[in-house]
Amino acid sequence: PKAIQLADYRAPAYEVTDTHLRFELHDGYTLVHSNLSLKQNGDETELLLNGQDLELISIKLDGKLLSEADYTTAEEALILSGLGASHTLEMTTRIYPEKNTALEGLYRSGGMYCTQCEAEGFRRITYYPDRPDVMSVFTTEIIADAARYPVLLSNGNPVSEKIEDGKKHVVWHDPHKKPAYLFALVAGDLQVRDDHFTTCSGREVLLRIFVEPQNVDKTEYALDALKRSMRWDEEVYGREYDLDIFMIVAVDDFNMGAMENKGLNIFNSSCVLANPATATDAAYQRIEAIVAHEYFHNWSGNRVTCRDWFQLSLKEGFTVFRDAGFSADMNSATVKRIEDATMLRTVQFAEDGGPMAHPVQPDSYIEISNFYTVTIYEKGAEVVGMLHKILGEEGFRKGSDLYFERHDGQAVTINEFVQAMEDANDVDLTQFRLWYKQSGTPVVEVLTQYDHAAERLTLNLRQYTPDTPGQTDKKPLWIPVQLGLIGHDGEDMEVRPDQPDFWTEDSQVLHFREAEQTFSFGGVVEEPVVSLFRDFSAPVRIHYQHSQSALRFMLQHDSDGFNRWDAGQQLMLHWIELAEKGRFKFTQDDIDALHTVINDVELDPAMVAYLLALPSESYIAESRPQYDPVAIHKAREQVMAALADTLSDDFKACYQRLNVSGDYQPVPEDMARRSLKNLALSYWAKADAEGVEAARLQFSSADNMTDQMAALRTLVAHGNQAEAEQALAEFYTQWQQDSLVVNQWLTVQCGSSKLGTPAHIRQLLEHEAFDWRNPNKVRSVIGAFANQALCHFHGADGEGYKLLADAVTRLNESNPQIASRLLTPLTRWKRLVPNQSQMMKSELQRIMDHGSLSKDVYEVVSKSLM
Ligand code: BAL
Ligand code: ZN
Repeated sequence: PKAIQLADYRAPAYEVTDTHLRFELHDGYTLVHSNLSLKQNGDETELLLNGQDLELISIKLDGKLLSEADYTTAEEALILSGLGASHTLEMTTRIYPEKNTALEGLYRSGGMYCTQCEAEGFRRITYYPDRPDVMSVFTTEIIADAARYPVLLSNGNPVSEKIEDGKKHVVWHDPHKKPAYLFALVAGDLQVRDDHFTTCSGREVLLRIFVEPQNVDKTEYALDALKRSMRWDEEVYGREYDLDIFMIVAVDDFNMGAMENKGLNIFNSSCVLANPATATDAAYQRIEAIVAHEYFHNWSGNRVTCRDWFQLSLKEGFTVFRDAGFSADMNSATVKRIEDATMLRTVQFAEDGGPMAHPVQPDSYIEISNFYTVTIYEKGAEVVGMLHKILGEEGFRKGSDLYFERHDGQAVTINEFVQAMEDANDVDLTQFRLWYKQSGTPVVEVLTQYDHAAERLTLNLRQYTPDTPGQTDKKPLWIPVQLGLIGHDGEDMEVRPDQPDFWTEDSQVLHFREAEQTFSFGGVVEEPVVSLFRDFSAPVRIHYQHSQSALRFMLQHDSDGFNRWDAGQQLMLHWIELAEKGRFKFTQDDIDALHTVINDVELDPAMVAYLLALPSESYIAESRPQYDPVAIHKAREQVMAALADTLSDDFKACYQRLNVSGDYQPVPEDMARRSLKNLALSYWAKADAEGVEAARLQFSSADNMTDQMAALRTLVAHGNQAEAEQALAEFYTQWQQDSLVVNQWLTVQCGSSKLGTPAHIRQLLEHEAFDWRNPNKVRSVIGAFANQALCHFHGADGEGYKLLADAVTRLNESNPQIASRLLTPLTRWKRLVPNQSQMMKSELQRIMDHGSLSKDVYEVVSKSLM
């Protein structure tokens, strides 16, 4: 397969001013009629229509039927040449949604039809210029059996509806120009829950969530999150909704989390459905964030869209930044920052250090689906976040207002986003743009020196970005370093750099812009503890050796919650390293620091829970150039046991204090309490049989899934095998009718360092609850195994790798996107200790040798083997 290059971008030869579609849904096949109004853009007279797996039945140009001699067909394209200034093109294609297992284009999920068109799914529906810079006004008619498909939906506003001869006909019209990737269609026997929202200018919007009948009682929270998102976007970004109706549909079989189709968001049911009995607090928070994310796309993505897919982060990075701001405002901002930084350090840094490393704006790809990555999304959001730090709240808002105003209705590039920020703030962001073009995680080395006599602190910073595939000799970046100096009383001292041009007082940000820069600070009356990159102000690796006592001090006193947590993580990483070398033992100072944290009742309990949680095995792995997952697992277990034993009375007391009864509410205060309570339970059970007994009791008496699942996880991790098996069996009996809960049941076993062995995974692949066609099931079993049960996935016999390679080979045929995504853990082979590394590489080679690989899998495997 050939790579697509950003450098080859050409504007489309023809616009499609109007798109009329008529779908006839028949058993076994669907007929799609299209009527396109074409208008020439420049001098080119050739029109390329993309099409994949389509049966072309007829094609007419300006009313005249064309024969095969009138057009050419290329691989997945149909080309018309010698065209004039404007034309009408009509086509009929036949497609087979029932056979569509890739879940791109129009497909069946259970008893319903739905679509997924981003990035290039629309070309599986009909021939069309399937590229985001072709924006058109869509009118869509759907015709289907009225009894089986009473609900027929598409984008925009409803126009008409009738039933004739047992067939229902509906017409939808979307007045907003949009690219084909935002098209959506849904047909099914669905139930709806309605609500209303009055926009800031007083317009009434009908809000509707469509679900399968058994899920109506799981829609309340998403509607609530939607209304809060709509209000927040008005207040924080000045963005008002623009149609009379906003719809969400929940679908069981879905490759992504959700999709922002104009006016008709389609959601993976796991990202929208919740009630207290079936969804955990984490699920509620995920739903809140994703509902907001998709809604925010209405402006950052739909009203202003991407010119081409190299600009994907234009909408995704910005929208993730926006949804993070929303979640931070709805919950604890510090906890949200900890979660985002953890994700970045664990998953994105790994991507940046692996064979698929790419810039936030890539230069080339083979399959765009492979680029819906943590780099495009999460690093992209961090880059926007750095702009926010550099420009400040007000400057950033001026920039985003200008961006939306200037480019409303357009398909633009990342450069235009940065340009709007520049123009609104009269600042030169030329150097900052490198963040979009250079891949790899920058490293910042820090040296500090304190001169007591002169009361002066000197800070020497050096930066470099390691080579990544296809990129060497990288230039220095503009790195915002949010900085604090902490005195011995734990209070922040005033920061007064001698280089005021490089300092923003409001945000306490130092602008680090050269390969090496030295900053000095006067009036520093005592040697401070230097708190660097507060609030995770840049996505970099920091090399700075804080002493253990400084880390303990920061853990207890840093006014920046993020760095407080980070100091604790550094301490824990150090303990785990010592454990691996057989030299770990708590000091009294460590114990005192931990005591202070666990008994700090003033602190947000969610924060306490994060401060006391050990870094995950993947986080530890990612902090090292090369790693041995089994050694990491053992060392981490040893530290966990020591922590649990040392503080077991505190954990027990903490659990008992927080284990209060009362109705479950998915509100931040209660979620925070439950998170600490359940962390305490887990440590207590690790230390003491009494804790296991408490978990057992909580498991059987819980009235909400957060507590039930936490207890189950604790029993699986810290109970004996019989206790774990019994709890799992009871849980399955209780919940086997609820597919989303069963997925959690699968994950808790498959991701477990106790139970998640290859043999157990292979058994579960044969279980009645498993289904290869459902991406959520695949992720719950194989994804959880390969990403969480690291000591088994990386077992010495290589069975874990073989299992994953077998799964990828199988899914390569049916669902290439999921196959390719599952592959990620194998691509990390170069970072593993030699024995493991060799076995992983062999499995990649085995996939390669399989032949007939999809573009998705081929791209990842071939790049990984380079
Ligand atoms: N655009 C694909 C799903 C999402 O990022 O919202
Ligand atoms: Zn998105």
